[in-house]
Amino acid sequence: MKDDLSADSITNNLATVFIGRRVVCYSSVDSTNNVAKQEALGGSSEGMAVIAGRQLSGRGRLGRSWLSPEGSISLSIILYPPLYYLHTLIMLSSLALVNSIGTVTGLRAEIKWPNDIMVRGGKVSGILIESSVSAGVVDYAVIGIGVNVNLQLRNFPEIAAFATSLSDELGREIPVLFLIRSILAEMENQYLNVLGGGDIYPEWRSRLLNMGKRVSVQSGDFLIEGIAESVARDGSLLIRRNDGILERVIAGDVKLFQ
Ligand code: BT5
Repeated sequence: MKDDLSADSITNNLATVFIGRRVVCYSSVDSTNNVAKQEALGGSSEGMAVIAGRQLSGRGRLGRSWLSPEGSISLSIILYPPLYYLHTLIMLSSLALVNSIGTVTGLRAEIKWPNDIMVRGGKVSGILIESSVSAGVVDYAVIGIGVNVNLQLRNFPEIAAFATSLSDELGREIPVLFLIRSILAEMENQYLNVLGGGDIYPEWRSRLLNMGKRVSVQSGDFLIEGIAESVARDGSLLIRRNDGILERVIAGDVKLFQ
């Protein structure tokens, strides 16, 4: 992360009421989600954001690792939503990301179910939502967002075949501060919209790029193959198997091959 990225530079005149009003910045941390979880367990306020210049043990779902070198954004936001809204967090975060990437870069980003943000076929961003629920009440939800901003993918052969970065796509440096502030503002817009009864499902569905395509999903020990026919309002993917049966796959349990 560049030196001019400080908590002040992010919060100053930020157009939000609570998301990103309190920010902690680290140059390096194991995982911003870990820090955010500790903050949440300690009662930190809703909307608090943890940002790191790089992560040493950034992670994806199911124990996979997330490469977060300098030039990427690693951001985690603490929310305390009512349980009813928990399933909407992945939808609203995905929309916040595609919108802010569009605003800041002009690139059209799309959502690859369940949690990837893609630009021109390459994975530019991933979302990891970790939450804790006790007796029907959400203790916390941490929205972890990683974005490849100013990275040259050719320096990262382990992901270069399927990933991309905003700077690689545009051939120029992207203003990271602007992008972080835009993500925070978009997250708040989307979240308040949902809490106020707004329906983001149609827009989320329209930005999904898997629909109508052949997919293979590893769910536990089972491999489900078929056509990604639709998504349900709860966020699950509906796959029409070759034998005609419609299978519902819940985000979080799966690895999508295509
Ligand atoms: C994700 O998991 O895509 C969620 C990534 C979330 C990262 C954020 S950064 C802030 C917060 N703190 C954390 O520790 N995590 C969150 P998943 O769908 O499981 O994808 C993981 C896979 O993406 C890996 O197995 C790699 O194949 C690939 N990958 C790893 N690093 C990548 C990168 N920088 N860009 C694109 N793909 C990557």
